[in-house]
Amino acid sequence: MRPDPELADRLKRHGQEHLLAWWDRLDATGRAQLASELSAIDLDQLDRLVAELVGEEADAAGSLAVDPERVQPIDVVRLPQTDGERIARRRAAELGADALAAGEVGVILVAGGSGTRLGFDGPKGTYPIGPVSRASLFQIHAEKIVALGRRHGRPVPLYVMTSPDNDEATRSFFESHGNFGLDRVRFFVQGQMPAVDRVTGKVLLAAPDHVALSPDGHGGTLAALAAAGPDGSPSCLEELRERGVRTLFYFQVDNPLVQIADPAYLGMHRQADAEMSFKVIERLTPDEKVGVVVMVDGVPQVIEYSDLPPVLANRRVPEGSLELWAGSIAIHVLERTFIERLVGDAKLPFHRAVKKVPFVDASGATVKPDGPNAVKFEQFIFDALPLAKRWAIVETDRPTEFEPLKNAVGPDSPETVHRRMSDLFGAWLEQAGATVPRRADGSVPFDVEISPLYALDAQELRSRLEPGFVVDGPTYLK
Ligand code: UD2
Repeated sequence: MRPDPELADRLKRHGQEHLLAWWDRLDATGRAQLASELSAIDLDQLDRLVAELVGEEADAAGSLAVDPERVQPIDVVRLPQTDGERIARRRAAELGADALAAGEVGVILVAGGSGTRLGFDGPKGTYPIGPVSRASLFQIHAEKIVALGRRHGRPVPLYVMTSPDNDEATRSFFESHGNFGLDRVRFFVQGQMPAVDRVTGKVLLAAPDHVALSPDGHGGTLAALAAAGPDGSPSCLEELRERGVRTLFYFQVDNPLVQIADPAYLGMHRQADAEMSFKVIERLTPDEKVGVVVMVDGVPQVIEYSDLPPVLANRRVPEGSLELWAGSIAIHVLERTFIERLVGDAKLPFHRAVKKVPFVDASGATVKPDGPNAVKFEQFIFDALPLAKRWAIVETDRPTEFEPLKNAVGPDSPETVHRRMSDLFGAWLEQAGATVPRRADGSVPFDVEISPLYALDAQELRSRLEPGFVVDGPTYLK
């Protein structure tokens, strides 16, 4: 059987006919798979991306195509220092709590990434990160959402974005744990993009019957939310509209400290009548691996750490601290109507990532390259910021909200996450009147963990903990 002539012709017109080189040797299943993967590629778009992002010129181009002089710090709602500021945050929290109680808030968890740096076999969300309980990242996130629903009297719907590679494993993990008690959870799958040869721009085959595909970045969340559900059922966006959800809290799977649907943050987003909001922390070193939120010619924007030229990364105010200090920790609030608008007419740009991608060469052998041989294309959700009419950038406190799991060892590893969680929960216990031992450097010497179902925050813990509680070994309250 010959390949569909229309497809063969289209590939040829775009210089990608090599993708059918092994067609004659494939069985019917292999042919069907390859044909379906090839038909899904938008070749016009790919041509544009290759012209812009692949080849010597793109390799040589500087990371940021903007004059550093035009990049300025952005206004941030700083952590409260005065009573007035504390009262303002409390007012905002009341607004956010009202939105939760009215059922107007939904949660999006992005978990489609491949998590290569962690070297863990399975979706990153299934990693057993609880310092004592070994609860998974998914369990910790889900329990927070269950607790939020109980506190505000309305279940909060959770939408989990997966990728074709981890969708099944993610769903079955949730299913085997009874969805961790969540009333409403829906999984939606993000799109994929082909990887291309970094010199020629030709699409790579991972196998004779399989294109080298990878997730299209968390910017793919927007299109995936708008895509029809199984068998033509309503998209996530349609479902959200039907449920009366107006505001979406968005976060990444790897940070167990995230304060999901933090009412004060939701409230500040609403007070600013914002379309998209960002939580930021103060960058402590010029090379910290977080995107930087800045203004460029009066328009807000995120410059990813890998694109930040040293001259900007290092720029300091006269007092000595970093001038562009607002580091994005990928915790956002987005209005549903903003997402609808973005899906309708705006397109997020693609970024290039130069990676090692195994491929089938002209002889049919699978090559494992020694160095980066391919360009992958990804969209980033934070590129929606310049398209927002209004925004709120809100500072949060790193020790209480940000310790991501990225690596197997060293920084951002299970060890650092366990330590940070134990210190945070130890501090909550102390605030609740417990006796907590400390090392000389102030850290807590035991693993300490509090299930979100026991207490969502220090205040709730205070109302639950019996007097005279002493931490004298590893502790898990659930
Ligand atoms: C991300 C941010 C960085 C900073 C940091 C905080 C980007 C490009 N950079 O860096 O600025 O905020 O996080 O921890 O995002 N994901 C998908 N689909 C994809 C790709 C990623 O769902 O196609 C998810 C992934 O599962 C994870 C999150 O997005 O939850 C972050 O991905 P990452 O680990 O690649 O991002 P990182 O650490 O480079």
